Amino acid sequence: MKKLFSALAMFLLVGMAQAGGHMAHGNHPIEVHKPFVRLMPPSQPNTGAFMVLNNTTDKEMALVRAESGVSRVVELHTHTMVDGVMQMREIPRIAIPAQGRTELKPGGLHVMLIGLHEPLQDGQQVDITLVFEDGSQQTVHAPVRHPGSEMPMHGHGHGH
Ligand SMILES: [Cu+2]
Repeated sequence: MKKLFSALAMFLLVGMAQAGGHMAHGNHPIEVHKPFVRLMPPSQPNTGAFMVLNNTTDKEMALVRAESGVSRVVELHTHTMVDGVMQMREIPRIAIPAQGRTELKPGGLHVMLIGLHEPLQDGQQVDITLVFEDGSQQTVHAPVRHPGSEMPMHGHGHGH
């Protein structure tokens, strides 16, 4: 009887530890602000997701992967100037400095959604799971919207 009890206690403890891990969503050390997915014409199969990542820890953190059910492929991208032309390319990680922030924004860093299964609708919520270098994850609910309402489309800011 005693043996059964301790086995049960162990089971409960393990279960609680696992639940605690999943609860990282909501109080993850990376705070995500103002996430959104850029609304594209229905003919356009790719789009970008943008957000501000705020690191509340004393160590550098990094986004190393993103996942979403809305597209075939999800990549981390940046923009670079190649021969005077802005081009996107995939990058392996997006660092967020200790106690600092990294902004994913049009013309800069972004999460690229490639091969949308269906055209996204204005106002639709897209779930994007962010996977960090330390193995932790959190899921962001990003509304689909036109980026023009909050950010200049033709600003060509280079983040200075
Ligand atoms: Cu891209």
